[in-house]
Amino acid sequence: MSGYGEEFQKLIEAVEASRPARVEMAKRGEAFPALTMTQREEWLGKYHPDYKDEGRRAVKVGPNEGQVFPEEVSELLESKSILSDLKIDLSKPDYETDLLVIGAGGAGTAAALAASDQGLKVLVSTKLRHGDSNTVMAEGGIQGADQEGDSPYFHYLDVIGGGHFTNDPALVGAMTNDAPIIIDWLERMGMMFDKFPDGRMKVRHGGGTSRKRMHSAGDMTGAEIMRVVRDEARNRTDTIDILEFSPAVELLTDDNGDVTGAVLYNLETKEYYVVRAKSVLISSGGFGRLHIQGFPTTNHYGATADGIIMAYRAGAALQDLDSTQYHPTGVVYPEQNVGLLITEKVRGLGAQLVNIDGEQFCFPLEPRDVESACVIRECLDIEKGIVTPTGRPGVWLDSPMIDILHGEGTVRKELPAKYIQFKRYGIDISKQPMLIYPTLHYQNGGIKIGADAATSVPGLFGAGEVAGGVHGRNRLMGNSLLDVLVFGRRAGLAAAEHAGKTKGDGKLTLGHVTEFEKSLKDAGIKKPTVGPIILPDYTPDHVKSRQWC
Ligand code: MEZ
Repeated sequence: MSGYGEEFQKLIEAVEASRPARVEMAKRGEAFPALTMTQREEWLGKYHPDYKDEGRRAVKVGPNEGQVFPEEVSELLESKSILSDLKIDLSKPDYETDLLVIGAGGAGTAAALAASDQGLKVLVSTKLRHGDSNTVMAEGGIQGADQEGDSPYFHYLDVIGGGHFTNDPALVGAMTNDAPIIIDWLERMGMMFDKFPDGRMKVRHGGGTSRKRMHSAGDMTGAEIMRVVRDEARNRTDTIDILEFSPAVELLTDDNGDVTGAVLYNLETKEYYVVRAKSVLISSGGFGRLHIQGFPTTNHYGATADGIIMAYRAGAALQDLDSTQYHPTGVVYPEQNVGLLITEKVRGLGAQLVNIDGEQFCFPLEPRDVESACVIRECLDIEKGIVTPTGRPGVWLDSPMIDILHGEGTVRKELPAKYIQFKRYGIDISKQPMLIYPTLHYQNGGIKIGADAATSVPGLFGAGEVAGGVHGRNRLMGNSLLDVLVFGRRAGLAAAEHAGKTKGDGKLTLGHVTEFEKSLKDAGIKKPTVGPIILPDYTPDHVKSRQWC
């Protein structure tokens, strides 16, 4: 029994009818033509959610005052502290450490390892469990120019081109040059990369790559990376302590405004803890759970922009935070999976996007923003999308092409997680296409950092999705897993250097919060929301307003 009802089965016939000709074309090495640069610009402007005026406004306070961000982000940047109405005794810290890492996904864990290598005492605080993050959920791969015929030079050009030349060149240079070292580091820690029987790495194209350099571990690359870095960190009990279910809610500064610690909130006991640290790293991820422009998201539950809010109050400048990545292929059916990621690896393996008439309408591996614009255009403008029973638009991702092109069993071998995810609802993706539409996947911008992951505030470092500049206004697939490890490690090293030069015995204060909240009043913001929000609230209004006895 198929999970697609009769109506969808009928529509799938059009996909099946056009498939043999499309497969033949693919076997001849012929592809649907990519858009010209002029078309790209035009379609992005017309269809990509980032280019809409609605749902965006200028922020009224702080280092980026006057810059336009998504409404949800601006509101949180103008929020008041959770601690505003509380009395917290800062004179007797509960923890003292060399480096406090806020957020324990890929970046935070890599930083903890690098700092521990330098002999630092590291305290890692994380909102949920160690590893609950976008890193662990990443599917398709990690880029690294370590194969013959490739080099960091080509990787650099791809990243800059994918980012529409808006990236910070120093950050791109750092990331692409470190990439082969990172792949080697992961292998030495025991990561099980996909390989050919003779031991060579299997590498593939992602959208916007000029060389095959996507390394993978099935469609669970992030989980495999997190497995090895987390194991390594948890084995270092002499130098790395981990506090789970303990998100940071505010940074602490000394009289000079340097960051010197943070206040943590224990979600279980509801107690606050004061941490004094010589260096502080924010690696708490992005803003996917703010559902910018009303989109569903691929992101983990804790992706609520906390790190950005705290860093902004402490004076850290932001960059490109108005730029959001919508992954072209999010699930729209079945309803239980809405918003979940369907890895770009599916298209890397040859699956094509087709409309209700079974026609291919775009080159499958355009950079993500362009590919998303193509899907939105096809559904909303050309009106050749399919509509789900709950009214969601979508197009087909013709995954059965993969087994036809590469041999029976390839889908199950290369995409085991996706296969199971759909099989649970009666859909066999090696035989039936998937229904997709763009989903909010990544925060392109963030806290401004240098190549050593230092922010504009002394003592404060930023790494991973929380930081901006590396990818400019559009990230290419597989560069996020790379970014978290490159800048996580760089942050760990730079934080160690900073900690070595700092006594770290200054008075702990919330002076920057007092000042920031004064600026809210001065800007006429009378009833600021409270931030960070820590967890998203999905309680429907009719439930919230219900009286419980
Ligand atoms: O880098 C990513 O976002 C990624 C690997 C996603 C995917 O499509 O699998």
